[in-house]
Amino acid sequence: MSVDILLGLQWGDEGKGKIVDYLAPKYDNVARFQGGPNAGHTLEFDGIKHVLHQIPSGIFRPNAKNLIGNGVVLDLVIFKREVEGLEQYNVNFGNLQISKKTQLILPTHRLLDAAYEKAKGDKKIGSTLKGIGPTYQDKIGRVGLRVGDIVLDNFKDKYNQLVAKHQLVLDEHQIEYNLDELNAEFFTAVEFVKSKFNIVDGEYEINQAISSNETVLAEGAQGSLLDIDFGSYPFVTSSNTTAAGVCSGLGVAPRNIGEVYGIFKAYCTRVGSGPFPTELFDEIGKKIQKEGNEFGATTGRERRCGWLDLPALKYACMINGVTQLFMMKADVLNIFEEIKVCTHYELENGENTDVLPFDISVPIKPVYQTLKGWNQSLEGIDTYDGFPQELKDYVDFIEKEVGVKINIVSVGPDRVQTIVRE
Ligand code: 2SA
Ligand code: MG
Repeated sequence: MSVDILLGLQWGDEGKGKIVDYLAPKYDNVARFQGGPNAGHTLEFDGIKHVLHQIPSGIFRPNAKNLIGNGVVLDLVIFKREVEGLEQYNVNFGNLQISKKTQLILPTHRLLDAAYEKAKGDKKIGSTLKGIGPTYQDKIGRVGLRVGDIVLDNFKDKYNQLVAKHQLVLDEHQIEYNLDELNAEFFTAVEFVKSKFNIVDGEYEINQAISSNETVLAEGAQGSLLDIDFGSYPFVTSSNTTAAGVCSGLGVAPRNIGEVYGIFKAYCTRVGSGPFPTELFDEIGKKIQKEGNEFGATTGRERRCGWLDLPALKYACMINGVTQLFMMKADVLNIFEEIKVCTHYELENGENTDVLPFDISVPIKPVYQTLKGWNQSLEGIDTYDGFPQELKDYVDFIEKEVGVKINIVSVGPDRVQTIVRE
C-alpha cells in the first residue's frame, strides 16, 4: 500500500486535526513527519476538545499505530505533559512509537528561540517560541541530539556538550535562566520516555507497514506557505511542510506516495509575522476572526484574517501535487452577503499575475472577484445536495480555478458537519 498525505495548503490552522480524525479510521498507521510542538491539532468529539501538539492524531483510535517520524523535532518535556494529559481518556500508548532519528528539542533550544526573536526586534518571525528553528539549525549543523541517543551511556555528556555551546550564545544575548531546573525537568522526561515508549527504527517500521499492505496516513503540521523552501521566507517555519517532506521525514520512497489531501479554509488566516496579500484590516476581517474563532491552538495568539487567495492556493496545489481538496470552515462565511476571492495580484508596474512573486512583502494588490454569499445558516445540512446554490457556486468557482476537485466541505466543528461529496 502507499502512504497518503494530509497537509495544510495555507499558513496552518486549516483544520487538519478535524480531518485526520475523520480519516484516521481508514488508516492502520498515522505518522507525523515534520514540525514539533509548534503544531496544535484540535480534535473535538464526545463533547471534549483535545489539542495534540506532538502526538499523531490517530492516538484516539484504538487500532491505529502512531509514529513520530525522524523529520520531527520532539520536546520530551512537552511530550510527557501531553501524554499525562491524555491518560484519563484510556488512550493506548502502546500504539505510539518514536523514531530513533527524531531530533530532540533541548530546553536551551527554547531559550535560543526567544533570544533570536528578541534580537530581530520588529523583524521577528513571530515564532511559537518552542525551539523549532534552533533545533533544526543544530540538525542541519550536524550537532543535534536524537531520541535514539537517550538510551546511550554517554547521553549526558553529549547533552552537556551541546548545552555548553548554547550557553555561550545565551550569555551573549544576556538571557537569564536556571539551568539546574531545566536539566532536572528534561531528564525526568527522558526517564519517562525511556521507561514507557517504544523507540524504533521508524523508517523500517513504516516500510514494513507499506509492504504488509497496511495503510499509512502522513499527518502534516503548519501549512505549505510556511515551508522552509517554498513558503514566504524568511517568515516560515524551519521544516518542509510540503509533500516532499514526507519522503525525507519518514523514509518513504516517492513512488510509495498515494493520495495527497490538501486542506484549506474557505478564507485565509495567518499567525505571526510575514506577508499576507489578502489580509483584511477592516470590520470584515474582524468579523471573520470572531465567527471563525481565529485564535491559535498552541499560543492563543490572534490570527490575522482575509479572503481566499487563489494564486497562493494554486501554488500550494502545484508544489504538493494535491489530488483531493478539502475545504474547511465554510460556515464562517455564512454571515456575508458578498464573498470576495483573490484571483490575481496586481504588481507595482500595474501588471496582473497569478504567479506568486519571489518577494511577497513588496506591495502587491490582490485583484478580487466578488461572488454572491449564501448568507444563511448551514445548521442541519448534512448532504452536499442540501447546500445553498451560492455555496455550491463558491465550490465550483474554486475547483475551476485550481483544477482539483473539492471532495469534502466542512460546515462546523462536529464530526457530522463534515460533508463528503459523492
Ligand atoms: P516556528 O515556531 O519557528 O515554527 O514559527 C515560525 C513561523 O511559523 C508559524 N507557525 C504557525 N502558524 C500557524 N499555525 C501553527 N501551528 C498550528 C497551531 C498548528 C497547525 O494551531 O498552533 O496548524 O499545524 C504554526 N506553527 C508555526 C509561526 O507563527 C511563525 O510565523
Ligand atoms: Mg492549529
